[in-house]
Amino acid sequence: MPVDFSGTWNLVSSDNFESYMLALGIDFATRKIAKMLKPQKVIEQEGDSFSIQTTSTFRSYFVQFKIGEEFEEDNKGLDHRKCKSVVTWDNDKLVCVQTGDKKNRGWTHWIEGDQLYLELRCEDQVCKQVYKRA
Ligand code: VLP
Repeated sequence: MPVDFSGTWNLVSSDNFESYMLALGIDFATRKIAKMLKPQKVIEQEGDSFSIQTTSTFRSYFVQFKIGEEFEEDNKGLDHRKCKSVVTWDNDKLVCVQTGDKKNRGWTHWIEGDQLYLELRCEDQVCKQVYKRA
């Protein structure tokens, strides 16, 4: 059975998010607000098609993609920097490479037990987040 990321997930922990935001060039005031947030992710997975809605009281972000198909990502409401993104499987992990102005930008999602993990990468910074099923 392939892994199914579908569901509603609530943030329970976030490590090094501040440095990740700094690497993305997020300004001080925005970082102070953003680090207090407890975003919720709603993921829909149908075959190789995904949508990920990340919602918070401050900003929200929506992305949809098909595995292996490059798409233009606008990062609206985040750092607003456009990039070319592609998501592939690495065994049961979802790996996104975001090619643009920032080196080494991307993220990885995986599931362990009833927890969703997210590693966010930008330049030399890695943020690790854990989400629990709502
Ligand atoms: C910007 C950096 C906080 C901080 C300011 C706004 C959206 C994988 C992937 C799917 C992400 C999330 C990236 C978060 C970057 C914050 C607003 C927080 C809520 O998720 O699930 O897009 O890349």
